[in-house]
Amino acid sequence: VLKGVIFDLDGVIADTAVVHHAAWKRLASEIGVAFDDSVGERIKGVDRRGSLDILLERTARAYSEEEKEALASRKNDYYRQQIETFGPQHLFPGARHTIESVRRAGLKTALASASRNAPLLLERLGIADLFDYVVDANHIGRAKPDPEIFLAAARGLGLEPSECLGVEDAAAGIAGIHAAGMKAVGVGQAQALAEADLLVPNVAAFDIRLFTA
Ligand code: B16
Ligand code: MG
Repeated sequence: VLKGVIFDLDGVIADTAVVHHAAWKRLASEIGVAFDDSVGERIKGVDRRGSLDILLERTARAYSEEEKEALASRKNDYYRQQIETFGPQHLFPGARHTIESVRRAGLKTALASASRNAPLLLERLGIADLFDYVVDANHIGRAKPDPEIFLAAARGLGLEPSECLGVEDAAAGIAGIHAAGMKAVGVGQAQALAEADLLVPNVAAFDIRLFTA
């Protein structure tokens, strides 16, 4: 029986996937690394350092640890500049309603975000109170597609993984949800999310009654 829903943040609840994308693209262009849509899709949902490693696959130059740290933090500065200006208007249409519907149906809600900026973003969006439990990259060691973050979310809700459903916009996230033993709902374009158990075009189209009826 379904008792909880675990939501991803970037690209599901808020339109930040494009902000991450733009910040990486800017960094890539500054260091002369090609950045196309296939790279953009691969880094989606992947943590900061993992994203940088994917970006640097295309360069012959060897970067030291210190240089990599500096590049990752430069990208984060670009990202933060945008996020600081965010407010509830940056929620995807229907996001608040969808999460509230899940709660009204008597289910628990958790947030599982690979972003260390998730606490700031939740505060800016004004939705921190909609989640029974929040786990972000500040609390976990292994990034998506590892199941750790989703297992931690289920544990935080006091539920078994099999009692939870995960909602994700990235292939790495869908893989992590499945590895955790949960059903996965994909949000967005079908191609990258082929493994999802159910696909919806956006968070507004996610209807909990599809799972509880
Ligand atoms: P940060 P999610 C992920 O968040 C983003 O999808 C991904 O693009 C980003 O690289 C990652 O967070 C790390 O973010 O640099 O802010 O720690 O989709 O898991 O909510
Ligand atoms: Mg995401």
